[in-house]
Amino acid sequence: MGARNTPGLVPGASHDEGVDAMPEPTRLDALIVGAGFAGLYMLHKLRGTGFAARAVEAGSGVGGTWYWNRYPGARCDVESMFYCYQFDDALSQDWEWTERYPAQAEILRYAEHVADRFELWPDISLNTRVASAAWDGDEALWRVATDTGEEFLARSCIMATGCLSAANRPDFAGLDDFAGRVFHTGRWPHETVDFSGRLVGVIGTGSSAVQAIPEIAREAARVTVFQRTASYVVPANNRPLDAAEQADIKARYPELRAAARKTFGGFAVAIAQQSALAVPEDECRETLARAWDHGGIGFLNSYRDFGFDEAANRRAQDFVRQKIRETVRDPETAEKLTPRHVIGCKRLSLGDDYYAAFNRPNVELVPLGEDGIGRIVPGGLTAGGEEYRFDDLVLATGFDAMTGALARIDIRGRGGRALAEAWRAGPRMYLGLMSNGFPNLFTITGPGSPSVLSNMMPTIEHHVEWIAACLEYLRDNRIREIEPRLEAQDAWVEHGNEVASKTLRYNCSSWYLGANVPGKPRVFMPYIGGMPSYMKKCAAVAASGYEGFELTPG
Ligand code: NA7
Repeated sequence: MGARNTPGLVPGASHDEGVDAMPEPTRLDALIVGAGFAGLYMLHKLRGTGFAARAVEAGSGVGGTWYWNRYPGARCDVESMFYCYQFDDALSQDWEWTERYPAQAEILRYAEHVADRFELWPDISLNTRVASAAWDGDEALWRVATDTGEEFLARSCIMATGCLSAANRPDFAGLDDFAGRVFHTGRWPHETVDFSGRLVGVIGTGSSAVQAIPEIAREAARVTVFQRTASYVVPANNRPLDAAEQADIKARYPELRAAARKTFGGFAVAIAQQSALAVPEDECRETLARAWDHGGIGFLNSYRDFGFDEAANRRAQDFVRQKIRETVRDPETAEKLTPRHVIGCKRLSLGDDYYAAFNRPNVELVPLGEDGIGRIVPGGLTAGGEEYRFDDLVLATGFDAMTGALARIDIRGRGGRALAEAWRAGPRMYLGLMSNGFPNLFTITGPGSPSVLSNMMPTIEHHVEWIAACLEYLRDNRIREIEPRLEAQDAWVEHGNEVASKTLRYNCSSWYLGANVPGKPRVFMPYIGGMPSYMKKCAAVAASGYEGFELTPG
């Protein structure tokens, strides 16, 4: 791994040598917030086009999501061969993945390799959290302050802060009184956590818990799982990747990636054109059985209408319910693990041994009643009038998705207006890239873009390339400010809501809608119109000289 720089040692920045003097802010063309996959590529891209850019990263290393989510069993639900950058052929060909789905440690190694390979480290300030960013209209630049005292003056500010990066830590009564160790899956320690012989309580049964519970259960004396909503889990069918398979995919990358770009989510998974209701039930079950055995999120692409038609969706629900009954030996536990909601409404979880983990004598399931968790007590927690005892508590309670990381920075745009205020009723962005009132502030995979509903890697690359081209256009045409027009933004938000309201994802309590965080406005945040039409729209806007944006020369 390459050398990590010390915050403040910015090449070319002017520093006062005096003991008491404050260093001068560093002047940049672009400040990038975050050094996950979005921030790393943004930095590489901007440096390549001659901009002075720097990334600021809160963690002590790069990798973003994959830096923080180190919980046992953490693994991506997109296949390795397609969960990687496409912008550099040599990188695509050189990097070797070891399994069908990449584990957290391997993805992190990949991120570090990218930072080494493209010599990004000197332009990343690690261990540095951006505290505030304020637009200075007179100078037309962003004044950015960090928690280390390092300051920046940047013509553009690019938020590469991630969609699932701000941990959701519910305000459980008594949490501070808990006597044992408390872990959040999204903020897992770097050191190995030893659960052997321990009684462990896990709150949450989303994707993180689905991966962590079987692993923790292998080690712990007992695991008590507190479930608010049962989850649909389909097999990943993870396995080692053999060299021949990998070589074959690499040889066909151009055609496979081009085909993926034509699909709704940019995944290398075909979406069937047939309705689930157009075939007899037996045939539907056989198709789903094949998809189940194959493994992966493509399960819900077996028919075209699982996301739109409740009757079609029920066929997939029933299939998974039957699988739960076949897998879980105790019928009462199977019943409690059985979800009742629309499948795919919340994000589908992947896991090879989640339901089977409940056959272990040391795993206990506690469905929470309407009152949820009562309170945390020193030796465990109370719920539904019962007390449950454990030594360690794992919060697998997810994220303040899509807006959480932005909300934790004091962002002030034109006239000092806070982003928090502008987004009080929910995020408002044009194309998920920029927000009215916040000139020259870009967001990679922001609310209003396909982001979490698509394969994040190509989606990130698409935004990075759009933003880089936009900054070049501004430079070449001597434009000092770009900002979306309110009408264009309103129309895009309205369009996003309209498209979402036609899907079955619109009506359940998912993090897509902010429903997992108390008090968060209920707005469907990602754009669900599909990658092809979204990319077409972004390209048309750029080609027209940034239609829908106000450009101020200077
Ligand atoms: P998720 O999918 O948001 O899951 C969080 C889980 O925690 C879920 O089961 C929640 O129940 C539960 N939860 C959240 N708050 C509470 C409270 N207050 N009380 C009890 N239970 C609670 O997060 P993950 O980290 O698992 O996965 C996030 C994404 O990462 C995932 O979709 C993949 O894209 C990767 P609920 O369902 O809200 O009733």
